[in-house]
Amino acid sequence: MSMRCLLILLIVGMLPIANLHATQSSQVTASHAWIRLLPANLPASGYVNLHNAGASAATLVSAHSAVYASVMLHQSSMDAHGMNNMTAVAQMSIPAHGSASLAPAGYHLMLGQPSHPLKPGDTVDITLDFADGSQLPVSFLLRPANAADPE
Ligand SMILES: [Cu+2]
Repeated sequence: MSMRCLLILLIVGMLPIANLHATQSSQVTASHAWIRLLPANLPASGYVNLHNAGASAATLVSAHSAVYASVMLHQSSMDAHGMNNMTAVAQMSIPAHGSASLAPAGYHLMLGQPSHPLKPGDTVDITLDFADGSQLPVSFLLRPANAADPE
C-alpha cells in the first residue's frame, strides 16, 4: 500500500471521530435575536431562533451576559383561568436537524440588572450555554416595549 493510500484511509477513518467531537454550540446557529425593553426597572425579555444542523439534539441550559447580571431561562404559559404565568426552566432542547425558538408567549431569556442604561437600537451580547459546556455568543438587538415580534 502506498503512503498516499494509507494517508487517505487514516483521514477517512478519523471523520466519524471528528463528528462525535462536534460541540453542541458548533451545530447551532442563532438568528433573529432581539430584546424587548420594558420601562423603569422591569426585566427585559430576550428572544432568538435557534437552528440545529447537527445529527444529535442540542440542549440549552443557561445563558450569561456581561451587561445583564441576571439572565434566566423562562417559559410563559397560560393557566386554566387565562392568566399568563412564567416559570424558570432548567433546559430547552433543539432537536437534531431542527429548530426551536425563544419567542413571545413561549421560552424567553429574562434579563435583569443591566450594568448601564440601555435604549432601543443598542445591541447586547449574550452567550448561550449548552449541556456539553460549549457556548454560543449571540448579539441581540434592543427593541422598544411596544415592538411586535418582527417575524
Ligand atoms: Cu420571564
